[in-house]
Amino acid sequence: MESNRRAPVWAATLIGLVSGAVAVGVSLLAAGLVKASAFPVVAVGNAAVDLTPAALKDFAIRTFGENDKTVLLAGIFLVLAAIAAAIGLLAVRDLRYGLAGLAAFGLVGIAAVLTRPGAGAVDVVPTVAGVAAAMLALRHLVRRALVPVSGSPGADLPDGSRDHSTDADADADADADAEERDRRGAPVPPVMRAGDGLFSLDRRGLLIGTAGGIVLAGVTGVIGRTLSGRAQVAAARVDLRLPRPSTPATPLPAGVDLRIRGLSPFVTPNHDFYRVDTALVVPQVDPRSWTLKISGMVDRPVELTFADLMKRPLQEADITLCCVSNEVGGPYIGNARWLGTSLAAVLRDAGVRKGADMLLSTSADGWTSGTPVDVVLDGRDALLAFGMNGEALPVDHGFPVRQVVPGLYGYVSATKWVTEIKVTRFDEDEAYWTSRGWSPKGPIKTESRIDLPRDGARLAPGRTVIAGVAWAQHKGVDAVEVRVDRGQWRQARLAEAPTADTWRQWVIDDWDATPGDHTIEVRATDATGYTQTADRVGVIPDGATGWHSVSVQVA
Ligand SMILES: Nc1nc2c(c(=O)[nH]1)N[C@H]1C(S)=C(S)[C@@H](COP(=O)(O)O)O[C@H]1N2
Ligand SMILES: [Mo]
Repeated sequence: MESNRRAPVWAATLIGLVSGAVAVGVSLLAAGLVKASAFPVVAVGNAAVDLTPAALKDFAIRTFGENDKTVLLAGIFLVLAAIAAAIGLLAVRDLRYGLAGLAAFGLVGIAAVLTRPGAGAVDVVPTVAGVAAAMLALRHLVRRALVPVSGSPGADLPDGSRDHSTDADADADADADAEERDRRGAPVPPVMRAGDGLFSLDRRGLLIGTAGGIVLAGVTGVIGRTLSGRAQVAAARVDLRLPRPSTPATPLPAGVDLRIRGLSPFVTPNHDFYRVDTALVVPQVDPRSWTLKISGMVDRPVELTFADLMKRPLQEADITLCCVSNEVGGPYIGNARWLGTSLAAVLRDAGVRKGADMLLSTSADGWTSGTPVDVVLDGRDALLAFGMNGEALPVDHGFPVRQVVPGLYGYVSATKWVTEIKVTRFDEDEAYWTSRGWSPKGPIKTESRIDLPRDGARLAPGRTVIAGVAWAQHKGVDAVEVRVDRGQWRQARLAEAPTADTWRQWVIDDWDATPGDHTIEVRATDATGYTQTADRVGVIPDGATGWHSVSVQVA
């Protein structure tokens, strides 16, 4: 008998991983059943996002772009898997260590859940249920896998529970199993040492237990996801019929879109529209239960339902949305036709009190944004929007209702899944990104981008198209200039734009590309007469500046 062996690492790891999977499945089921807002894995992830230093977050956004959340979730699951494996290794030494590890892990989960904005006691249920299920699974798997060798001195399960009367039955069962195996003359697998006694690894028992655990995790997980409302919200979105606006968008002039291949189209299709938010898992908000609370410094606080919103005068507007994290030449900008109702009118109905200068809007998942009141009330098309490019707002883009304010970066204006607007003051309240080093106010800076040719392109000599987009929302783009190899600036031809709130395409279609390496630069001038500065500054704290340039090789 090899009496010094422990349970093989693979078996211990498997036990830990299966217990972890059961925890995830059961907590998903519990979250679906009690309608808890926070599934623990996501809560831990969100807490991690919020605790991450801004610089690291910016690095993640720069490095992984819109995949940053996928990378983060994958990272969280890897860490969880490692912890689960460690718990498995502990548990085969002594079940009590494993259970203690799970309990500690549960406490971290509870802390993460309770520190989420708006968390209540019910949000703890998934974590508690998940950890409890994992404890049962762990105990069951250890007992299935590690069978005491009868007659060995102090033979017992590795939880040292020989003296615990509650475990006596299970121990007796396990002993009986082992005896039965002995009677059948089944070969006793290698024996390992755990606690005081000798144990043999029951592979078959372990594999059956594993299969059972995986099925349990899968079934509970799937039911939980179904209950969590994803399907209902998707159905509600599909059912939503967009009414005709009483104020349609300014008609698009002929020639808003130069229709050049490789140039950003004037209207960004919804599926191509950039997405930036802090939501690891997109909030599922049912329009039938959605309300928007207008509170704070108002004469008549109100709570609007989705039906209330639809009964208001509706308007459509083409507005180019842009992220403050968009580097010079970056992709976080898109133009869409938004359908909604006037945010200013809703505020006027509530009666904004004197002295209020900020709208602190909150989303269903607790993210906040601070928008200047005067900007929203100055007559521009600030919207509570529920339609985007002729369809209901996609869930990723804020279904059922989001804010859109022309001329302001998204982080200070474009709250998705918006549920509350508190009328307040900048010196009394602070929004999510402002407390993380970004400017409290975020007017969009005049910028331009070269879409064609692409940076690093290899081109044939001869006549070549240079084209791109320029934007100065709510001011309007008046001119775009291009220069090659620091030569003379040349005026680009501008496409039309319906209003000052959208970007404008531009083109130079007769550049004579000569063999060699070339650098192409662009700069825009807005309707106030301001020409983009050449000074390159980064995105923090209030948006990047500088000229976009691309390098090409002509041969
Ligand atoms: N609820 C919520 N709304 C949000 C954000 C967020 O993190 N959470 N990010 C904002 C930022 S920074 C931008 S740039 C825009 C992006 O909108 P989009 O994802 O629809 O393009 O949404 C804004 N609205
Ligand atoms: Mo943003």
